[in-house]
Amino acid sequence: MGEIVTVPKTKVRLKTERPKLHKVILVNDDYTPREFVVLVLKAVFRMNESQSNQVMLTAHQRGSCVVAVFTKDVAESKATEATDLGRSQNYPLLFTTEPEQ
Ligand code: TYC
Repeated sequence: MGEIVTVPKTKVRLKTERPKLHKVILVNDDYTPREFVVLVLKAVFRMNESQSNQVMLTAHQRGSCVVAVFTKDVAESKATEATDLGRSQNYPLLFTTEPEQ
């Protein structure tokens, strides 16, 4: 019989948005020993000796340095883990995160 079929005119667009990346930033201070900063960068961010030395020196000279970028959750947990390693030795070592532009 007279069955009415309506076809939607709008196309469904499958939107797979990329998750926003977040930077982990190493902040300089006057108390944490350089060797300890290098050790933490190697342990938490899997950097080699030369990479971790470069990042530590950049933070030391310029006040801060981007360590790496991750998804929000990973960036935050790594920043916390690295900051906590410093705190466990009573150092004021600080890692922060911020979204990439
Ligand atoms: N400025 C520290 C010192 O001279 C070393 C240091 C480097 C500490 C980088 C923190 O993010 C940092 N002992």
